[in-house]
Amino acid sequence: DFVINLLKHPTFLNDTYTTKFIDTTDDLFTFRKRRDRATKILTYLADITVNGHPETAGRALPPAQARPPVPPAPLADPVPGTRNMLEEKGAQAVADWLAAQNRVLITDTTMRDGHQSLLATRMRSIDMIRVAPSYAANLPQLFSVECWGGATFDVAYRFLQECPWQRLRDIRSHMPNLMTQMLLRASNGVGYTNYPDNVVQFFVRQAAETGVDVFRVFDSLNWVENMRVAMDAVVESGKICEGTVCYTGNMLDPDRAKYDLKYYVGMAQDLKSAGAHILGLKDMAGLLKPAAARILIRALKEEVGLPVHFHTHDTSGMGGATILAAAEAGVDAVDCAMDALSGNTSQPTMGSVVEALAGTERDTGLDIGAIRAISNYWERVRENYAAFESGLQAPASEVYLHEMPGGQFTNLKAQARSMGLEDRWHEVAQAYADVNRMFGDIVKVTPSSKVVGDMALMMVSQNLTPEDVMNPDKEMSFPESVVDMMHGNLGQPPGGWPEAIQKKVLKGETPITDRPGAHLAPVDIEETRARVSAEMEGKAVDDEDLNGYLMYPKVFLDYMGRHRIYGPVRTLPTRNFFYGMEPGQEITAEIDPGKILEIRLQALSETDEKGEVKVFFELNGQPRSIRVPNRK
Ligand code: BTN
Ligand code: 3PY
Ligand code: ZN
Repeated sequence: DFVINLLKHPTFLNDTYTTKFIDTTDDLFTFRKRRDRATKILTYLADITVNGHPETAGRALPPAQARPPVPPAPLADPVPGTRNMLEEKGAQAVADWLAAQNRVLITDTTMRDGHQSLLATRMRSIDMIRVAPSYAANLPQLFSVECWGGATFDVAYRFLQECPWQRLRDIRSHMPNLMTQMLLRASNGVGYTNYPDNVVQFFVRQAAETGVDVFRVFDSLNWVENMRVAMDAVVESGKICEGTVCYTGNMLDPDRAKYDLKYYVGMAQDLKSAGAHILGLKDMAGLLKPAAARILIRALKEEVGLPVHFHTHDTSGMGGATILAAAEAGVDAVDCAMDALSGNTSQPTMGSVVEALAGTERDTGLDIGAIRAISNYWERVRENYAAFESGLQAPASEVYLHEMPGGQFTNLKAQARSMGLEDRWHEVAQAYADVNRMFGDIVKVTPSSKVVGDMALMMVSQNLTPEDVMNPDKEMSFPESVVDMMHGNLGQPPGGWPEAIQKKVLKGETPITDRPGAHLAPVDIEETRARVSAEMEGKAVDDEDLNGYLMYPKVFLDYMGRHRIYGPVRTLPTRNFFYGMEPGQEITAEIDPGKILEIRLQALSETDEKGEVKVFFELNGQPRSIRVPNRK
């Protein structure tokens, strides 16, 4: 290719070149550079076509007749939305406006919690970015679009071979009038462990810069002390700080008085003092019942004085009813998922909530036709993720027993399956409830929910009863995550840890009772940058990459290693990313704005004596072949 570029170059053809020509003429190399990335993508496609994708092996296939998803056309030019208000007037002005207006405003969670809770977080960026302009044009009345954070960050690197920062940047630019929203686990960032304060601060600053407008900040034990570093960083960035109370238990049950109305109002007041612009009420398991919602939301509105943003899951089938009760009680904003990715462990159904409130005092102002059209797009998108469906057939009141978060439910079920405990799922559910009681009745949400899940799986797989676990004379080794939590490394639950179980778990070690972050030395950011750069053969490490590394060192480096081999595979259509190509099929991949690869798979050879298959492509009309090992 270099030779072709050289021979065709005008300077070369004019005979005006000097001996410096090759060194000083960069565009001689552009074709070669482009071809390198194309070769990487072809290598990936060849490999997946021959060997399949490890993540979809043995799982359900998309329907054979599935048609590609087509995003709805814009109905008009985008009109200004909440993002414009944030840019022009600032975070406090948006919060004041939210409290003063009468509609129930809606956050669309499809691009974060929706697929996290239904499809094991496996939705790829391309499926989101392509529909973002339809949101901007057709649903400009949305409060926000939750599209980042929670489990999506590490899953992007780990399983989808894509950069979460690029996803954020692209969604942001394709949806310029709507606020983006993320879920931030306070001092646990978007990870499962407490990070040093300066890592949390660095992460928040970068997220704000790359494109997050609303930060929903929660702590997995509802410990406000452990939320301040993250909340302060959000406020300082000029973005919206949604300080969040996690709802657990049953507020109206006098036998579970730990989490009563007074508890929630008190925590909400603390969050207001800590600088929250908006109060988040996060019902991660879908436990808040309509009658309790009426009381709780009215009290929060009257006694705290912040606008309230309610999040729930429809695991019980009762989520829509709770949203309507919340609307009656004066909630300001609620979370829904687009119909096609709603219900069960996901959020309640947006179209149905919009219909239920239409023509009432709390009309959402959203165009139901636009919602249906976008939902039809998601319906097609979902077909390509058949391998990640959980098989959950119906809502279930069992959630009031186990209290698992919607985002954890299907994950834990898959974990149980991989341990051979699939047919003992209801025992796992009971064990999860038992562990919660033994741990003192705690908030269960990432990462505390993972700890409870680890312990529940251990009990079922080793046939341990709660009596066995509590018996001080029965020796046992606890999961590492349990030891870590009892040590105080995720912070303190209200009232502290129950002494007996803590003593047994810690085997004589002394726990901490102050902030875990106070025990972690700040990370030397520039020293880390230099070290990561050295690990990547001197490649420049920008702040986004560095933040990826600081959250998940190994996951990030593994991603970068694969990126070097496979290139920008995020640009492939989802069907081909997971299943490769059929002979005769033609696809396109836009690897840079306007730079489109046309890829046609011609044929596959037999496996040769070296165990390799030769895969014949046409790339932008030119024949190309790639050899890959047949690992099947
Ligand atoms: C993953 O590791 O699951 C996501 C990245 C894709 C890895 C590629 S897929 C083709 C090849 N075969 C494997 O088993 N891994 C790589
Ligand atoms: C997450 O932290 O990922 C959650 O979804 C918690 O609900
Ligand atoms: Zn949720």
